[in-house]
Amino acid sequence: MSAFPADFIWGVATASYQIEGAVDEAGRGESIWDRFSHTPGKILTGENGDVACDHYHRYPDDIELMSRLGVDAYRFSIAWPRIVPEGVGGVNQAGLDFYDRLVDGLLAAGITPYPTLYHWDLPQALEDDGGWLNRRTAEAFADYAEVVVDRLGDRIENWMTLNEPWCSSLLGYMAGFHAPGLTGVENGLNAAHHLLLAHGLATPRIQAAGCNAGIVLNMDHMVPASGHPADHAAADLEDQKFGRWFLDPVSGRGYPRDAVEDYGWDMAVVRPGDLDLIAAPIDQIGLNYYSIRIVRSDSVTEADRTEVVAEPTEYTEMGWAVAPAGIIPLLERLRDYGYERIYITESGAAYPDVQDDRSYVDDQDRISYLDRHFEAVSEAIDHGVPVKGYFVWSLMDNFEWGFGYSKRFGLVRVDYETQARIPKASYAWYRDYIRSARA
Ligand code: GCO
Repeated sequence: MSAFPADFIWGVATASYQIEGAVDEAGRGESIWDRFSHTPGKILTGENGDVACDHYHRYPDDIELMSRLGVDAYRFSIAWPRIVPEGVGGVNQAGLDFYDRLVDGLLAAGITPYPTLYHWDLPQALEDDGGWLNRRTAEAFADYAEVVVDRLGDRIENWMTLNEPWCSSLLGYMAGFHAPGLTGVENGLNAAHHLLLAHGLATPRIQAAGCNAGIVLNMDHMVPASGHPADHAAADLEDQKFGRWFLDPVSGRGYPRDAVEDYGWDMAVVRPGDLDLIAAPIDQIGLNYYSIRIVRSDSVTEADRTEVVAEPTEYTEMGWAVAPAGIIPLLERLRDYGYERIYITESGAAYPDVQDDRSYVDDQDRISYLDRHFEAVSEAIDHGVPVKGYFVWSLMDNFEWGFGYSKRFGLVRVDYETQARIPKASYAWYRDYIRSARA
């Protein structure tokens, strides 16, 4: 096995809407994912997160699962509509109480909480007012963040503002695959700007409570399809539109220029001073890594390509190429941008997960996936990248957004009929891996 620093943090990750259920309980308001998943045709399987893994009620069992797994840390997200049901205004103490119990339970089990404040479940009331197309949503987010940190900041050191703003803006407001299901380039980019502004406004408020703040970005490593300069240019443009669209402004570099031009974005929503707010210094950054993308320029014919890159041969159940080494250049980039505390906040895979007659899943494919990704991260650490921890996505099978429950990413199988949790082979493997890594 690969070598890791002695203080490396081993963890697992989940998100509120994907596991909690209890959508109508204890004063929780409606979120855009409730509305979206109940809209016919939006979720492949017609399913929703009403019950999900019923984690809201079963969290003590889930803490016990993590405790037996032996993880150092747990990354979860806080549901904004549980805390501020209407998005602005009245705070729901019962919502705060839930996370209070969760956090105390984790700490009692010796597990460090790493919460994310926004994993896509925007209060529907804010969406009715324009959602992320409305600048006021960014201000509302900073107020909500402060409320949560006021209550939990005495016990939690490390906070993340947003999870994958690429998804919540471009999938939600440009492509329409995610809630709220709007489309249009302008919508997507304006939503992205207000999400980044939300991050920038919340960051100093979290830090004012003596806590660390950061953001979680998803990035694919973009690989030019060949040695042709046009393929290289196309890959660079894709990279600007995906990872760098968020990383660059957060890092004080502004929006990547070629991408702004290619989109034809008028930047009318960007007010003087916004880019400084967005570039608020952060204490840490999270990378969610799943795959690479091979990018070809439309202007090049196959005959003109030399040094053609081989197509990947291995894919997960999501259809994503398995490419562990792709994480290395992304981590090196974060190092080169000056980040000194980097976390892999998500990495993992969906597989067919065939179960035996006792519901046991011998997921050697997932084990091999994780083993190779751990090895790649260890190599990046050898290259001087300050990676501080790794959170496997996910602790347990859960609601995979537009795919409903049809894709399983868990180390633990969830039987959605009975809510039984059945650890897979990968759970035992990860437990042993963590033990040996520490030894
Ligand atoms: C994400 C996600 C998760 C997904 C996972 C697999 O995209 O942030 O945080 O919610 O379930 O990535 O698609």
